[in-house]
Amino acid sequence: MRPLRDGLQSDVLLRRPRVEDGKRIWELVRETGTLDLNSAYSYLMLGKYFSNTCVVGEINGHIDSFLSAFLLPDDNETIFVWQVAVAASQRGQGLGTAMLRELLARDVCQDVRFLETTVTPSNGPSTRLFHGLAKRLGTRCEISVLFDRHTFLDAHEEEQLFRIGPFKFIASQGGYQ
Ligand code: 9YT
Repeated sequence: MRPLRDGLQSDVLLRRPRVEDGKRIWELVRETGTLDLNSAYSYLMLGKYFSNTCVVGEINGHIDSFLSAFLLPDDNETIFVWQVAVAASQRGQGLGTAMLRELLARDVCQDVRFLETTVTPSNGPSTRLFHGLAKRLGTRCEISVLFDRHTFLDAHEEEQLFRIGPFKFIASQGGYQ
């Protein structure tokens, strides 16, 4: 397999999720063991109504990575990345970065200047992914607490808000400037 940008294998297809992908996405999120597993219905909804801002990575017809995101309802300059899941067997080849890049390069993100996400302190891969993105974009990553642990009914780590920006992502110029 030929390595692409960021070490990604050339046979990974990055595309918008469809409703029929919901089952596999639910399973993939469950397999991570670190993400909050949402209802099966929520993953169907993402495929049905939010596919323009979500990404799946498929290898030989099998979905091994998933990213969900949405534009903030009153602010099309800010994209909120909800979940990033990469199957254990596919980690370390830059799939997270590739999915972020695929998302930011879409027309729907043409006005985006800030990316927000939340990460729990124990989620090392996501922490590294978003610090790496800020570095590639040559911009700041501000961290604060969005949901402290008392916000949750059950035991749950705090969710730290990463706010990355400002930036302008121009795919035709390699994406990062
Ligand atoms: C970037 C990312 O995957 N954040 C996870 C947020 C939250 N803990 C969830 O939905 O799993």
